[in-house]
Amino acid sequence: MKKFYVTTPIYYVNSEPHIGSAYTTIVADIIARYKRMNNFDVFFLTGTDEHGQKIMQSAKEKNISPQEWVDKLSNKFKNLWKDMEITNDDFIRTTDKKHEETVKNFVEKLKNKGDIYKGKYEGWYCIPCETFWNEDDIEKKDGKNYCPDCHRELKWVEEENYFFKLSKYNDALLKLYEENPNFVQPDFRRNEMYQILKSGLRDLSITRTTFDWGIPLRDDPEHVIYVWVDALINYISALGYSTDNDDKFKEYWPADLHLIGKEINRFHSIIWPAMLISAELPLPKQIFAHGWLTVNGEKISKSAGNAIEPRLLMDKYSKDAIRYYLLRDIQFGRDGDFSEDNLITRYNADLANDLSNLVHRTLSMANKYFEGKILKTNSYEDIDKRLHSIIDENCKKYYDLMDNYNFTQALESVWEIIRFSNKYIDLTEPWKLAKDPEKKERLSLVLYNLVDSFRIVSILISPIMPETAEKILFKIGLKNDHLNSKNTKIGILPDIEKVSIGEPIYQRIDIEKWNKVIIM
Ligand code: ME8
Repeated sequence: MKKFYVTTPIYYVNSEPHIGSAYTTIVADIIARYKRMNNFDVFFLTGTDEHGQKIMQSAKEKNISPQEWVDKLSNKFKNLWKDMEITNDDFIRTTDKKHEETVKNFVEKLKNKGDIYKGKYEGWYCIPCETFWNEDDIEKKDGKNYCPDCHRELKWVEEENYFFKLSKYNDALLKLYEENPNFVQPDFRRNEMYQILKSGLRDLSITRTTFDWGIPLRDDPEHVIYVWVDALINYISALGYSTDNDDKFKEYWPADLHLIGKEINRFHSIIWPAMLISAELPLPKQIFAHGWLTVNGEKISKSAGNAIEPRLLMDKYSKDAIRYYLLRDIQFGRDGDFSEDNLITRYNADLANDLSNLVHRTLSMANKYFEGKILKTNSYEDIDKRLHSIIDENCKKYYDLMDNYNFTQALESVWEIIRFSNKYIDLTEPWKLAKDPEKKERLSLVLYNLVDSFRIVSILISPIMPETAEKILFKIGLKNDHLNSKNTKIGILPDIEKVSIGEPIYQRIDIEKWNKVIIM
Protein backbone atom coordinates (compact mmCIF):
# COMPACT_ATOMS: atom_id res chain seq x y z
CA MET A 1 0.00 0.00 0.00
CA LYS A 2 1.28 3.48 -0.86
CA LYS A 3 2.01 5.64 2.23
CA PHE A 4 1.20 9.27 2.79
CA TYR A 5 2.35 11.29 5.78
CA VAL A 6 0.79 14.75 6.16
CA THR A 7 1.30 17.24 8.99
CA THR A 8 -0.08 20.56 10.20
CA PRO A 9 1.98 23.05 12.20
CA ILE A 10 1.79 22.35 15.91
CA TYR A 11 -0.12 25.32 17.27
CA TYR A 12 1.07 27.56 20.07
CA VAL A 13 -1.00 27.20 23.18
CA ASN A 14 -0.74 30.85 24.13
CA SER A 15 -4.34 31.31 23.07
CA GLU A 16 -7.37 29.35 21.98
CA PRO A 17 -7.82 27.94 18.47
CA HIS A 18 -9.49 30.21 15.93
CA ILE A 19 -10.67 29.86 12.35
CA GLY A 20 -7.07 30.46 11.12
CA SER A 21 -5.66 27.44 12.94
CA ALA A 22 -8.78 25.49 11.99
CA TYR A 23 -8.14 26.33 8.32
CA THR A 24 -4.81 24.46 8.08
CA THR A 25 -6.21 21.56 10.08
CA ILE A 26 -9.27 21.32 7.82
CA VAL A 27 -7.11 21.34 4.69
CA ALA A 28 -4.85 18.65 6.15
CA ASP A 29 -7.93 16.61 7.02
CA ILE A 30 -9.25 16.98 3.49
CA ILE A 31 -5.95 15.81 2.04
CA ALA A 32 -5.80 12.89 4.49
CA ARG A 33 -9.35 11.83 3.61
CA TYR A 34 -8.67 12.27 -0.11
CA LYS A 35 -5.58 10.06 0.09
CA ARG A 36 -7.44 7.42 2.10
CA MET A 37 -10.20 7.46 -0.48
CA ASN A 38 -7.44 6.78 -3.03
CA ASN A 39 -6.31 3.80 -0.97
CA PHE A 40 -3.18 5.30 0.55
CA ASP A 41 -2.06 4.26 3.99
CA VAL A 42 -2.20 7.71 5.60
CA PHE A 43 -0.60 9.08 8.73
CA PHE A 44 -1.97 12.50 9.65
CA LEU A 45 -0.33 14.40 12.50
CA THR A 46 -1.27 17.56 14.33
CA GLY A 47 -0.56 18.80 17.84
CA THR A 48 0.50 21.66 20.09
CA ASP A 49 3.70 23.64 20.58
CA GLU A 50 3.99 24.23 24.31
CA HIS A 51 7.38 25.67 25.21
CA GLY A 52 8.98 29.10 24.94
CA GLN A 53 8.87 32.54 26.41
CA LYS A 54 5.53 33.53 24.90
CA ILE A 55 3.69 30.61 26.50
CA MET A 56 5.47 31.11 29.81
CA GLN A 57 4.27 34.72 29.78
CA SER A 58 0.67 33.71 28.98
CA ALA A 59 0.68 31.38 31.99
CA LYS A 60 2.17 34.07 34.21
CA GLU A 61 -0.55 36.53 33.20
CA LYS A 62 -3.14 33.97 34.29
CA ASN A 63 -1.27 33.24 37.53
CA ILE A 64 -1.01 29.53 36.90
CA SER A 65 1.94 27.25 36.28
CA PRO A 66 3.04 26.82 32.66
CA GLN A 67 2.24 23.11 32.86
CA GLU A 68 -1.32 23.72 34.05
CA TRP A 69 -1.76 26.32 31.36
CA VAL A 70 -0.51 24.17 28.50
CA ASP A 71 -2.57 21.18 29.66
CA LYS A 72 -5.68 23.29 29.60
CA LEU A 73 -5.06 24.92 26.25
CA SER A 74 -3.80 21.82 24.52
CA ASN A 75 -7.07 20.13 25.45
CA LYS A 76 -9.01 22.92 23.78
CA PHE A 77 -7.28 22.16 20.50
CA LYS A 78 -7.73 18.43 20.93
CA ASN A 79 -11.43 18.78 21.73
CA LEU A 80 -12.11 21.17 18.91
CA TRP A 81 -10.53 18.82 16.37
CA LYS A 82 -12.55 15.97 17.82
CA ASP A 83 -15.80 17.91 17.55
CA MET A 84 -14.89 18.94 14.02
CA GLU A 85 -14.33 15.25 13.21
CA ILE A 86 -10.78 15.86 12.14
CA THR A 87 -9.24 12.48 11.37
CA ASN A 88 -5.72 12.96 12.73
CA ASP A 89 -3.94 9.71 13.60
CA ASP A 90 -1.96 11.24 16.42
CA PHE A 91 -1.77 14.44 18.43
CA ILE A 92 1.71 15.44 19.58
CA ARG A 93 2.48 17.73 22.49
CA THR A 94 5.98 19.10 22.85
CA THR A 95 5.73 18.55 26.62
CA ASP A 96 5.37 14.78 26.02
CA LYS A 97 8.33 13.01 27.59
CA LYS A 98 8.88 11.03 24.42
CA HIS A 99 9.19 14.23 22.40
CA GLU A 100 11.55 15.81 24.92
CA GLU A 101 13.92 12.83 24.80
CA THR A 102 13.92 12.82 21.01
CA VAL A 103 14.74 16.53 20.92
CA LYS A 104 17.68 15.98 23.25
CA ASN A 105 18.88 13.04 21.15
CA PHE A 106 18.54 15.02 17.97
CA VAL A 107 20.47 18.02 19.24
CA GLU A 108 23.16 15.70 20.59
CA LYS A 109 23.46 14.19 17.14
CA LEU A 110 24.06 17.60 15.57
CA LYS A 111 26.62 18.34 18.26
CA ASN A 112 28.48 15.08 17.63
CA LYS A 113 28.51 15.99 13.98
CA GLY A 114 30.40 19.18 14.91
CA ASP A 115 27.50 21.42 13.86
CA ILE A 116 26.91 23.09 17.23
CA TYR A 117 29.21 25.57 18.93
CA LYS A 118 29.02 28.04 21.80
CA GLY A 119 28.96 31.73 21.03
CA LYS A 120 27.48 35.01 22.09
CA TYR A 121 24.11 36.13 20.77
CA GLU A 122 23.45 39.82 20.62
CA GLY A 123 20.44 40.93 18.73
CA TRP A 124 16.76 41.55 18.39
CA TYR A 125 14.14 38.98 19.36
CA CYS A 126 10.40 38.90 18.74
CA ILE A 127 8.71 37.08 21.61
CA PRO A 128 5.26 36.65 19.97
CA CYS A 129 6.92 35.07 16.90
CA GLU A 130 9.75 33.47 18.91
CA THR A 131 12.10 34.68 16.18
CA PHE A 132 15.59 36.19 16.05
CA TRP A 133 15.91 39.00 13.50
CA ASN A 134 18.92 40.34 11.61
CA GLU A 135 19.53 44.09 11.83
CA ASP A 136 18.81 44.48 8.07
CA ASP A 137 15.36 42.91 8.32
CA ILE A 138 13.85 44.80 11.23
CA GLU A 139 11.34 47.64 10.93
CA LYS A 140 12.39 50.91 12.51
CA LYS A 141 10.01 53.61 13.71
CA ASP A 142 10.53 56.50 16.16
CA GLY A 143 13.83 55.07 17.34
CA LYS A 144 12.25 51.71 18.14
CA ASN A 145 12.60 48.32 16.49
CA TYR A 146 9.68 46.23 15.32
CA CYS A 147 9.16 42.71 14.00
CA PRO A 148 8.89 42.71 10.19
CA ASP A 149 6.28 39.92 10.44
CA CYS A 150 3.91 40.82 13.28
CA HIS A 151 4.98 44.49 13.68
CA ARG A 152 5.30 44.25 17.44
CA GLU A 153 8.21 45.68 19.36
CA LEU A 154 11.41 43.63 19.47
CA LYS A 155 13.43 42.88 22.55
CA TRP A 156 17.21 43.23 22.74
CA VAL A 157 18.80 39.95 23.79
CA GLU A 158 22.38 39.41 24.90
CA GLU A 159 23.16 35.87 25.85
CA GLU A 160 25.74 33.19 25.66
CA ASN A 161 24.05 30.64 23.39
CA TYR A 162 24.75 27.56 21.43
CA PHE A 163 24.63 28.01 17.69
CA PHE A 164 23.76 25.64 14.87
CA LYS A 165 25.97 25.91 11.78
CA LEU A 166 23.14 26.77 9.46
CA SER A 167 25.48 28.59 7.06
CA LYS A 168 27.36 25.33 6.45
CA TYR A 169 24.25 23.99 4.67
CA ASN A 170 23.63 26.98 2.44
CA ASP A 171 25.03 25.31 -0.69
CA ALA A 172 23.32 21.99 0.00
CA LEU A 173 20.00 23.82 0.29
CA LEU A 174 20.54 25.80 -2.90
CA LYS A 175 21.23 22.53 -4.69
CA LEU A 176 18.13 20.96 -3.14
CA TYR A 177 15.96 23.83 -4.39
CA GLU A 178 17.49 23.71 -7.85
CA GLU A 179 17.04 19.97 -8.20
CA ASN A 180 13.53 19.83 -6.68
CA PRO A 181 11.48 22.73 -7.96
CA ASN A 182 8.42 21.40 -6.11
CA PHE A 183 10.11 21.12 -2.73
CA VAL A 184 8.36 24.31 -1.63
CA GLN A 185 4.99 25.29 -3.04
CA PRO A 186 3.43 27.54 -4.29
CA ASP A 187 6.21 28.68 -6.66
CA PHE A 188 6.16 32.27 -5.43
CA ARG A 189 6.82 31.06 -1.89
CA ARG A 190 9.62 28.81 -3.14
CA ASN A 191 11.19 31.82 -4.85
CA GLU A 192 11.14 33.85 -1.63
CA MET A 193 13.03 31.08 0.14
CA TYR A 194 15.43 30.69 -2.76
CA GLN A 195 16.26 34.41 -2.54
CA ILE A 196 17.01 34.07 1.18
CA LEU A 197 19.37 31.20 0.37
CA LYS A 198 21.01 33.23 -2.40
CA SER A 199 21.67 36.14 -0.09
CA GLY A 200 23.41 33.80 2.37
CA LEU A 201 22.48 32.20 5.68
CA ARG A 202 23.84 33.02 9.12
CA ASP A 203 24.24 30.52 11.90
CA LEU A 204 21.27 30.11 14.19
CA SER A 205 21.17 30.58 17.93
CA ILE A 206 19.49 27.43 19.25
CA THR A 207 19.46 27.80 23.04
CA ARG A 208 18.28 30.35 25.61
CA THR A 209 19.29 30.93 29.21
CA THR A 210 17.01 33.72 30.42
CA PHE A 211 14.01 31.50 31.11
CA ASP A 212 13.51 27.82 31.75
CA TRP A 213 10.22 26.82 30.11
CA GLY A 214 11.77 24.55 27.50
CA ILE A 215 13.79 21.40 27.00
CA PRO A 216 17.20 21.60 28.71
CA LEU A 217 20.34 20.60 26.83
CA ARG A 218 21.49 17.24 28.11
CA ASP A 219 25.07 18.26 28.88
CA ASP A 220 24.45 21.91 29.75
CA PRO A 221 21.00 22.12 31.37
CA GLU A 222 21.28 25.85 32.07
CA HIS A 223 20.37 26.18 28.43
CA VAL A 224 16.92 25.40 27.11
CA ILE A 225 16.55 24.51 23.46
CA TYR A 226 15.13 27.22 21.19
CA VAL A 227 11.41 26.63 20.83
CA TRP A 228 11.56 26.41 17.02
CA VAL A 229 14.22 23.68 17.06
CA ASP A 230 12.14 21.86 19.68
CA ALA A 231 8.93 22.29 17.64
CA LEU A 232 10.22 21.19 14.23
CA ILE A 233 11.42 17.90 15.66
CA ASN A 234 7.78 17.00 16.46
CA TYR A 235 7.40 15.70 12.92
CA ILE A 236 9.75 12.81 13.70
CA SER A 237 9.36 12.48 17.48
CA ALA A 238 5.70 11.62 16.93
CA LEU A 239 6.88 8.69 14.82
CA GLY A 240 9.16 7.44 17.59
CA TYR A 241 12.45 8.52 16.00
CA SER A 242 15.44 7.67 18.23
CA THR A 243 13.31 5.64 20.66
CA ASP A 244 12.94 1.89 21.20
CA ASN A 245 9.81 1.91 19.12
CA ASP A 246 10.61 3.62 15.85
CA ASP A 247 8.43 1.43 13.60
CA LYS A 248 6.30 4.37 12.52
CA PHE A 249 9.39 6.42 11.73
CA LYS A 250 10.63 3.64 9.47
CA GLU A 251 7.22 3.31 7.91
CA TYR A 252 6.23 6.92 7.30
CA TRP A 253 9.29 9.15 7.25
CA PRO A 254 10.00 11.19 5.13
CA ALA A 255 6.77 13.18 5.31
CA ASP A 256 5.00 13.65 2.02
CA LEU A 257 3.64 17.03 2.96
CA HIS A 258 4.16 19.65 5.65
CA LEU A 259 1.24 22.04 5.48
CA ILE A 260 1.97 25.44 6.99
CA GLY A 261 1.07 29.12 6.81
CA LYS A 262 3.35 31.40 4.83
CA GLU A 263 4.78 33.19 7.91
CA ILE A 264 6.57 30.06 9.12
CA ASN A 265 7.97 29.02 5.76
CA ARG A 266 11.60 29.93 6.58
CA PHE A 267 11.59 27.58 9.56
CA HIS A 268 10.20 24.69 7.54
CA SER A 269 11.86 25.22 4.20
CA ILE A 270 15.33 26.32 5.32
CA ILE A 271 16.05 25.57 8.97
CA TRP A 272 14.29 22.18 9.16
CA PRO A 273 15.90 20.69 6.02
CA ALA A 274 19.32 21.94 7.21
CA MET A 275 18.77 20.25 10.59
CA LEU A 276 17.79 17.04 8.82
CA ILE A 277 20.77 17.11 6.46
CA SER A 278 23.02 17.60 9.48
CA ALA A 279 21.36 14.64 11.23
CA GLU A 280 21.70 12.63 8.00
CA LEU A 281 17.99 11.99 7.74
CA PRO A 282 15.81 12.05 4.61
CA LEU A 283 14.03 15.33 3.84
CA PRO A 284 10.28 15.88 3.62
CA LYS A 285 9.05 15.65 0.06
CA GLN A 286 7.12 18.87 0.04
CA ILE A 287 6.28 21.94 2.06
CA PHE A 288 3.14 23.83 1.11
CA ALA A 289 2.97 27.34 2.58
CA HIS A 290 -0.58 28.60 2.22
CA GLY A 291 -1.85 32.16 2.57
CA TRP A 292 -3.75 33.82 5.39
CA LEU A 293 -7.40 34.11 6.13
CA THR A 294 -8.04 37.79 6.56
CA VAL A 295 -10.87 40.06 7.65
CA ASN A 296 -10.95 43.26 5.65
CA GLY A 297 -7.45 42.44 4.44
CA GLU A 298 -5.98 41.98 7.91
CA LYS A 299 -4.66 38.59 9.06
CA ILE A 300 -7.03 36.81 11.41
CA SER A 301 -5.29 36.31 14.73
CA LYS A 302 -6.06 36.37 18.41
CA SER A 303 -3.88 39.42 18.95
CA ALA A 304 -5.53 41.41 16.15
CA GLY A 305 -8.85 40.89 17.94
CA ASN A 306 -10.54 39.63 14.78
CA ALA A 307 -10.41 35.91 15.57
CA ILE A 308 -13.55 33.99 14.69
CA GLU A 309 -14.63 31.06 16.84
CA PRO A 310 -14.87 27.97 14.62
CA ARG A 311 -17.52 26.42 16.87
CA LEU A 312 -19.96 29.27 16.38
CA LEU A 313 -19.66 28.94 12.62
CA MET A 314 -19.93 25.18 12.75
CA ASP A 315 -23.05 25.25 14.88
CA LYS A 316 -24.72 27.80 12.67
CA TYR A 317 -23.81 26.48 9.22
CA SER A 318 -22.57 22.88 9.75
CA LYS A 319 -19.01 21.61 9.55
CA ASP A 320 -19.36 20.64 5.92
CA ALA A 321 -20.60 24.03 4.77
CA ILE A 322 -17.62 25.74 6.47
CA ARG A 323 -15.19 23.30 4.89
CA TYR A 324 -16.82 23.77 1.50
CA TYR A 325 -16.78 27.55 1.73
CA LEU A 326 -13.13 27.76 2.82
CA LEU A 327 -11.96 25.50 0.03
CA ARG A 328 -14.26 26.78 -2.68
CA ASP A 329 -13.97 30.51 -2.09
CA ILE A 330 -10.37 30.90 -1.02
CA GLN A 331 -7.81 29.94 -3.63
CA PHE A 332 -5.51 27.62 -1.68
CA GLY A 333 -2.06 29.20 -1.42
CA ARG A 334 -3.31 32.79 -1.62
CA ASP A 335 -4.64 35.08 1.10
CA GLY A 336 -8.41 35.29 1.20
CA ASP A 337 -10.92 37.39 3.06
CA PHE A 338 -13.32 35.46 5.27
CA SER A 339 -16.78 36.79 4.62
CA GLU A 340 -19.94 35.44 6.19
CA ASP A 341 -21.99 36.98 3.37
CA ASN A 342 -20.00 35.02 0.80
CA LEU A 343 -20.41 31.91 2.92
CA ILE A 344 -24.19 32.37 2.86
CA THR A 345 -24.14 33.00 -0.89
CA ARG A 346 -22.24 29.75 -1.46
CA TYR A 347 -24.54 27.93 0.93
CA ASN A 348 -27.64 29.02 -0.95
CA ALA A 349 -26.36 28.79 -4.50
CA ASP A 350 -24.06 25.77 -4.48
CA LEU A 351 -25.27 23.63 -1.61
CA ALA A 352 -29.02 24.29 -1.45
CA ASN A 353 -29.86 25.17 -5.08
CA ASP A 354 -27.44 23.00 -7.01
CA LEU A 355 -26.51 19.98 -4.93
CA SER A 356 -29.38 19.49 -2.53
CA ASN A 357 -32.00 20.20 -5.19
CA LEU A 358 -30.52 17.69 -7.59
CA VAL A 359 -30.80 14.96 -4.98
CA HIS A 360 -34.20 15.99 -3.72
CA ARG A 361 -35.82 16.48 -7.13
CA THR A 362 -34.52 13.14 -8.39
CA LEU A 363 -35.60 11.18 -5.35
CA SER A 364 -39.02 12.85 -5.30
CA MET A 365 -39.56 11.75 -8.89
CA ALA A 366 -38.40 8.23 -8.07
CA ASN A 367 -40.97 8.16 -5.28
CA LYS A 368 -43.71 9.61 -7.40
CA TYR A 369 -43.23 7.55 -10.55
CA PHE A 370 -41.73 4.27 -9.28
CA GLU A 371 -42.54 4.14 -5.57
CA GLY A 372 -38.91 4.78 -4.80
CA LYS A 373 -37.45 2.08 -7.10
CA ILE A 374 -34.42 2.80 -9.25
CA LEU A 375 -33.85 0.33 -12.08
CA LYS A 376 -31.33 0.42 -14.89
CA THR A 377 -32.85 -0.17 -18.36
CA ASN A 378 -31.46 -0.20 -21.89
CA SER A 379 -33.24 2.77 -23.35
CA TYR A 380 -30.16 4.96 -23.97
CA GLU A 381 -30.34 8.22 -25.88
CA ASP A 382 -27.69 10.69 -27.04
CA ILE A 383 -28.25 13.02 -24.14
CA ASP A 384 -27.13 10.24 -21.79
CA LYS A 385 -23.80 10.07 -23.60
CA ARG A 386 -23.40 13.76 -23.00
CA LEU A 387 -24.10 13.37 -19.31
CA HIS A 388 -21.64 10.51 -19.11
CA SER A 389 -18.89 12.32 -20.92
CA ILE A 390 -19.34 15.33 -18.63
CA ILE A 391 -19.06 13.06 -15.60
CA ASP A 392 -16.01 11.31 -17.05
CA GLU A 393 -14.17 14.46 -18.05
CA ASN A 394 -14.83 16.22 -14.77
CA CYS A 395 -13.86 13.21 -12.68
CA LYS A 396 -10.51 13.15 -14.44
CA LYS A 397 -10.08 16.88 -13.91
CA TYR A 398 -11.05 16.55 -10.27
CA TYR A 399 -8.42 13.90 -9.50
CA ASP A 400 -5.76 15.82 -11.31
CA LEU A 401 -6.60 19.07 -9.51
CA MET A 402 -6.92 17.45 -6.08
CA ASP A 403 -3.53 15.77 -6.54
CA ASN A 404 -2.12 19.27 -6.95
CA TYR A 405 -4.04 20.75 -4.00
CA ASN A 406 -6.06 22.93 -6.33
CA PHE A 407 -9.26 22.57 -4.34
CA THR A 408 -11.18 25.50 -5.76
CA GLN A 409 -10.95 24.23 -9.32
CA ALA A 410 -11.49 20.63 -8.23
CA LEU A 411 -14.79 21.65 -6.66
CA GLU A 412 -15.67 23.59 -9.76
CA SER A 413 -15.34 20.42 -11.82
CA VAL A 414 -17.64 18.58 -9.42
CA TRP A 415 -20.15 21.40 -9.77
CA GLU A 416 -19.96 21.04 -13.57
CA ILE A 417 -21.35 17.55 -13.05
CA ILE A 418 -24.02 18.78 -10.64
CA ARG A 419 -25.11 21.65 -12.84
CA PHE A 420 -25.26 19.52 -15.95
CA SER A 421 -27.24 16.87 -14.09
CA ASN A 422 -29.80 19.51 -13.14
CA LYS A 423 -29.89 20.58 -16.76
CA TYR A 424 -30.32 16.95 -17.79
CA ILE A 425 -33.59 16.95 -15.84
CA ASP A 426 -34.79 19.97 -17.79
CA LEU A 427 -33.69 18.44 -21.10
CA THR A 428 -35.16 14.98 -20.55
CA GLU A 429 -38.40 16.31 -19.00
CA PRO A 430 -39.24 13.29 -16.81
CA TRP A 431 -42.72 14.73 -16.06
CA LYS A 432 -43.55 14.39 -19.77
CA LEU A 433 -42.09 10.89 -19.98
CA ALA A 434 -44.27 9.95 -17.02
CA LYS A 435 -47.40 10.71 -18.98
CA ASP A 436 -46.55 8.20 -21.72
CA PRO A 437 -46.76 4.51 -20.68
CA GLU A 438 -44.45 3.60 -23.62
CA LYS A 439 -41.75 5.76 -22.06
CA LYS A 440 -41.67 4.06 -18.69
CA GLU A 441 -38.34 2.34 -19.35
CA ARG A 442 -36.83 5.57 -20.61
CA LEU A 443 -38.03 7.40 -17.53
CA SER A 444 -36.51 4.72 -15.35
CA LEU A 445 -33.12 5.11 -17.03
CA VAL A 446 -33.26 8.90 -16.74
CA LEU A 447 -33.72 8.56 -12.99
CA TYR A 448 -31.07 5.86 -12.79
CA ASN A 449 -28.58 8.15 -14.57
CA LEU A 450 -29.37 10.98 -12.21
CA VAL A 451 -28.89 8.89 -9.10
CA ASP A 452 -25.73 7.41 -10.58
CA SER A 453 -24.47 10.93 -11.21
CA PHE A 454 -25.01 12.19 -7.67
CA ARG A 455 -23.66 8.91 -6.29
CA ILE A 456 -20.37 9.75 -8.06
CA VAL A 457 -20.63 13.36 -6.88
CA SER A 458 -20.98 12.16 -3.30
CA ILE A 459 -17.71 10.24 -3.58
CA LEU A 460 -15.91 13.24 -5.08
CA ILE A 461 -17.10 15.65 -2.42
CA SER A 462 -16.53 13.21 0.45
CA PRO A 463 -13.05 14.42 1.48
CA ILE A 464 -14.38 17.96 1.67
CA MET A 465 -17.92 17.27 2.93
CA PRO A 466 -17.86 13.83 4.54
CA GLU A 467 -21.18 14.18 6.34
CA THR A 468 -23.00 15.41 3.25
CA ALA A 469 -21.58 12.55 1.21
CA GLU A 470 -22.79 10.02 3.76
CA LYS A 471 -26.24 11.56 3.90
CA ILE A 472 -26.58 11.34 0.14
CA LEU A 473 -25.44 7.73 0.06
CA PHE A 474 -27.78 6.84 2.88
CA LYS A 475 -30.73 8.04 0.82
CA ILE A 476 -29.84 5.54 -1.91
CA GLY A 477 -29.05 2.67 0.41
CA LEU A 478 -25.26 2.77 0.15
CA LYS A 479 -22.81 2.85 3.03
CA ASN A 480 -19.59 4.70 3.84
CA ASP A 481 -17.42 1.99 2.38
CA HIS A 482 -18.70 3.05 -1.02
CA LEU A 483 -16.77 6.33 -0.66
CA ASN A 484 -13.75 5.16 -2.58
CA SER A 485 -12.17 6.42 -5.80
CA LYS A 486 -12.56 2.98 -7.37
CA ASN A 487 -16.32 3.58 -7.36
CA THR A 488 -16.32 6.78 -9.40
CA LYS A 489 -17.30 4.71 -12.45
CA ILE A 490 -20.48 5.33 -14.37
CA GLY A 491 -23.18 2.67 -14.28
CA ILE A 492 -22.07 0.64 -11.27
CA LEU A 493 -25.04 1.74 -9.19
CA PRO A 494 -27.01 -1.41 -8.29
CA ASP A 495 -30.80 -1.38 -8.65
CA ILE A 496 -32.45 0.15 -5.61
CA GLU A 497 -35.65 -1.25 -4.04
CA LYS A 498 -36.62 1.94 -2.28
CA VAL A 499 -34.85 5.26 -1.96
CA SER A 500 -35.31 7.15 1.26
CA ILE A 501 -36.12 10.70 0.40
CA GLY A 502 -36.13 12.45 3.80
CA GLU A 503 -35.47 16.15 4.19
CA PRO A 504 -33.43 18.12 1.67
CA ILE A 505 -29.78 18.07 2.78
CA TYR A 506 -29.43 21.84 2.53
CA GLN A 507 -32.23 24.39 2.63
CA ARG A 508 -31.87 27.98 1.56
CA ILE A 509 -30.99 30.50 4.22
CA ASP A 510 -33.37 33.43 4.27
CA ILE A 511 -30.97 36.35 4.66
CA GLU A 512 -33.73 38.69 5.77
CA LYS A 513 -34.47 36.60 8.85
CA TRP A 514 -30.95 35.44 9.58
CA ASN A 515 -28.78 36.29 12.58
CA LYS A 516 -25.20 36.22 11.45
CA VAL A 517 -22.40 34.91 13.67
CA ILE A 518 -19.96 37.70 12.96
CA ILE A 519 -21.11 41.11 14.00
CA MET A 520 -18.67 43.71 12.75
O1 ME8 B 1 3.53 29.24 14.30
N1 ME8 B 1 -4.90 32.20 8.16
O2 ME8 B 1 2.03 28.29 15.79
P1 ME8 B 1 0.75 29.21 15.60
C1 ME8 B 1 -4.45 31.00 7.81
N2 ME8 B 1 3.93 26.90 16.88
N3 ME8 B 1 -3.77 30.19 8.63
C2 ME8 B 1 -3.55 30.62 9.87
C3 ME8 B 1 -4.00 31.89 10.33
C4 ME8 B 1 -4.71 32.69 9.40
N4 ME8 B 1 -5.18 33.87 9.72
N5 ME8 B 1 -3.63 32.04 11.60
C5 ME8 B 1 -2.97 30.90 11.95
C6 ME8 B 1 3.25 28.44 15.18
N6 ME8 B 1 -2.92 30.05 10.91
C7 ME8 B 1 4.26 27.42 15.62
C8 ME8 B 1 4.34 26.33 14.57
S1 ME8 B 1 5.36 24.06 13.59
C9 ME8 B 1 6.70 23.11 13.86
C10 ME8 B 1 5.37 25.27 14.84
C11 ME8 B 1 -2.33 28.71 10.88
O3 ME8 B 1 -0.20 28.81 16.67
C12 ME8 B 1 -1.22 28.61 9.83
O4 ME8 B 1 -1.00 27.26 9.52
O5 ME8 B 1 1.14 30.63 15.52
C13 ME8 B 1 -0.04 29.14 10.59
O6 ME8 B 1 1.21 28.80 10.02
C14 ME8 B 1 -0.24 28.48 11.92
O7 ME8 B 1 -1.68 28.50 12.12
C15 ME8 B 1 0.47 29.24 13.04
O8 ME8 B 1 0.11 28.71 14.25
